[in-house]
Amino acid sequence: MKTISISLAAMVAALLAVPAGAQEHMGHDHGQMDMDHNSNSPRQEEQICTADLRIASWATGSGTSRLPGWEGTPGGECIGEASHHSSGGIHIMPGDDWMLMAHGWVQANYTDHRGPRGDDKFYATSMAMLTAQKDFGGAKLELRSMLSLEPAMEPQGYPNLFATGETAGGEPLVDRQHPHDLFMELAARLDVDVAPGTSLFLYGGPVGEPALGPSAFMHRGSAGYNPEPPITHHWFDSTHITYGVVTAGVASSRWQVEASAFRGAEPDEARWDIETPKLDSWSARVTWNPTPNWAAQVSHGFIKEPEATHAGENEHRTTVSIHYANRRLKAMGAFSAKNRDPGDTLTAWLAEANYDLTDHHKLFARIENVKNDELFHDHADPLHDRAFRVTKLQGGYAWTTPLGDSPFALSVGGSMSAYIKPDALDAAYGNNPWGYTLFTRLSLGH
Ligand SMILES: [Cu+2]
Repeated sequence: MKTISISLAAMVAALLAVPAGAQEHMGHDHGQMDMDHNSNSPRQEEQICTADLRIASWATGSGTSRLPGWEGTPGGECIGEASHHSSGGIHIMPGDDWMLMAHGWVQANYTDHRGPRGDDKFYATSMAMLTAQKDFGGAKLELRSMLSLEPAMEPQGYPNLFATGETAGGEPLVDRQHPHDLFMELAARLDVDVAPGTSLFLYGGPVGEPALGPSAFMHRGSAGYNPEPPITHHWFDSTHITYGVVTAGVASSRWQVEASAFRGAEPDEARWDIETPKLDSWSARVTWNPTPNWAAQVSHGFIKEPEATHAGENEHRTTVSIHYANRRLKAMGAFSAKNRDPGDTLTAWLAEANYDLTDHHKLFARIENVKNDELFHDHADPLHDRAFRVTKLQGGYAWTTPLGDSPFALSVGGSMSAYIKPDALDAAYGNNPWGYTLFTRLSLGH
């Protein structure tokens, strides 16, 4: 509860920081969003969007990733017919073309994963995003920060059967989700127009996300209410917190092509600090946004020694993802191949969706399938280093409501999970491991 109250205090502080006389706008999903929309697109001259023309061709995901225009913060030119906006949060224009935006959430969770390797835990997850944008006419600068108070939880993180990745106490975390670092992003992005509808961009900072994989799970509408991180996190989006990133690219409303240099090592278990940036790894990504409903990306990266406990082991990661979004449905299908060098190639796929029955009632689901050889890290174990293909099936429901006229929303929900696994894992995991998570979330913006 301490974490929650600290995060709440931070949010309230952000609210109080609104300068007197500032031109201010607050809203949630269905508020009056004209100003937000007009100020978020990268190219001012393309932003004359009437009330009937408000769907951007793409939206900003985590790092430089793109989502369908129906999700999150609009990025591209306005096309389409319906009127919708979901970024919400607090948007302030103190003048001089600077636009300040605050979004975030704190979530209290109780999870119980059953079976011999299961565990139960009450814990809090949180994220705050503060962004400042300035338009220079022909160029746009964005300063981005993203913070989490998850380092306040115990270093072993929280139960998540069959999840692996990162360490605590020098030991690899298995059947746990690691806490995220205090600094999830400290980065800047500069877009310079080079032709009508086309810009060159440079993104980077001491903490950022390279051009690799789909947008991280906490930024995808398809995972918007799902309280459990994917067990394929370290196949798709584990590079979302990287100490040292430089990305350069070309962006148009339909296409984005980009390449990154970054530090391969995953964050260490000291989660309050900023680790020494390095540029020893690289990646490249092509993203296509054919319509505001669709986004697709292909990316490949070389990651130098990502895991602290596997020195000398590099990774060649290839991912493909397709995202769909409309007024009610947000969905993603993705595939990843992790080719360890030296070592085997381990593949994973993931399909997830969020469906709004109404503005208040949400259904969500996820199916993951992954071949993992890190479930038994004890060298004496006969199953050590053996790869097992596991499927996780998860379904859930959330109820959400805006809190009066404030930009805050409250959500309550839960999910249940079941697994399909080889018989060889029965002794360790029991015949039928399963689990559930209950949560309540206070969010500023979506
Ligand atoms: Cu993560």
